[in-house]
Amino acid sequence: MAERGFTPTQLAARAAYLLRGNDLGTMTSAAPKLYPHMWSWDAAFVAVGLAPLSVERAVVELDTLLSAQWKNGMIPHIVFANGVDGYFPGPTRWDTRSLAVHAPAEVHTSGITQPPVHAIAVQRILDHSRRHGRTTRAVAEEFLNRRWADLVRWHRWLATARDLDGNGRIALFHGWESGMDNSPRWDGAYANVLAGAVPPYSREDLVVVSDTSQRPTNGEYDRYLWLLEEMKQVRYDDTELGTAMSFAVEDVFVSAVFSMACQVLAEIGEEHSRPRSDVRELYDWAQKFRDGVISTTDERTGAAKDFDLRSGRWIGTETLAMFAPLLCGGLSRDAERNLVRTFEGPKFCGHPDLRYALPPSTSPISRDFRPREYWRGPVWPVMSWLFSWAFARRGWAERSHVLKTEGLRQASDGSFAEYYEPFTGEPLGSMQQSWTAAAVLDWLG
Ligand code: 9WN
Repeated sequence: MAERGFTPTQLAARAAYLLRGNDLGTMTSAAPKLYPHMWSWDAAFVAVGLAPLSVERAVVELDTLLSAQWKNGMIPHIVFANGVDGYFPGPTRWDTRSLAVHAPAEVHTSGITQPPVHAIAVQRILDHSRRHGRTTRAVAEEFLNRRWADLVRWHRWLATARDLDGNGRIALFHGWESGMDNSPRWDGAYANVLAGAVPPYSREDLVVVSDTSQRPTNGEYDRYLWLLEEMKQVRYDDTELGTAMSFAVEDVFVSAVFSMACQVLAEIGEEHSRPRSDVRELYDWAQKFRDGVISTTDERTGAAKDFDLRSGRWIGTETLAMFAPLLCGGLSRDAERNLVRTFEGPKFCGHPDLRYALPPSTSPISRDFRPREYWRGPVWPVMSWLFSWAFARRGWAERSHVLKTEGLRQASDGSFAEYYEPFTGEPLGSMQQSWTAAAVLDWLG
């Protein structure tokens, strides 16, 4: 079908303009109205998009994020912009500065984390810097030297504090930590969260997105907020969260992202003569978490599962999570072929009614599928980007290219939406979402 959208040149210009517009100085807001602060995995993707525009500005983005790193190594999921309101829960509700011993003193942050995609951004920054002269290359390399220890600390925190059972899978204590907040993956685990007396609150998100069907429900929000109260009770203490939290899951997608990120960081470290012991540790984690992911998979289909630590049950869903092994590798050849077929077949990208051949967050044939509801069905451009990046890395150039081509067709409407209705292509959620622009810039770069 012929698209009447923006040309690639126009689209790139608009994406760059959008990131400039969302630039708050030393951080880029995840979206101008709905998310007026810095989010951890958004910041990494934003840095990927900034790198082709300005390596220097991309470095600033990651520097800002890493300056908010907790003393235990955790990168918090939100770094709040100074003096900016308009998002709930804000700094007062998290109250990390007075409660958490590890929280930084100079900046307000949330008290949970998000998927560790940052090594990808570091790699893209280094890649782009090579296309420039000595000065820009020096900026990228100086950044790597200056932040190397912080990046390794971040990975070490995940590999230790969050591998509760030592099985190579990352545990999460809040659905927000997965980045896929209300995915059907977490329905069972949330059903066991009995929200107690949540202090009163009012939802800022519904002021921006007035069609409530595109956002999580009030019942879901009560649980999200209750989990904050549970964390605050134990002052966000890593050693207590494992027992104190009524929500605890092993996230197979985050585990795969982590394995992949360890591999990327190890390769960077090797190339840039970082300490051998760090590099070795990173390769070990890459392997351990790859094994952890593969241990959840079905031998025939290759599909991966999450695990609910509270109920002791596997969580098998027809969502993006089942494709975790395609990111980190490690499946047998047959299982991998079957899983790729599922990804490209009628349950996902090949569903005959899809507007674009891109992976919906939940399979349209799943009974959990809701085409407009956040992580329950819509296509998220940043996820299409992540798979296209990972597929290219795995040597699947053609598959990566298809995602890129389809992703750009979807983006040619110029809305840079947070997510899209899979059948109609209607842009949903926040418009002007930074990471959507970043994905487009990388694809066009
Ligand atoms: C809660 C910023 C973030 C993304 C998440 C996405 C959404 C926040 C919210 O927005 O989550 O962290 O308020 O809904 O689910 O992946 O990082 O873009």
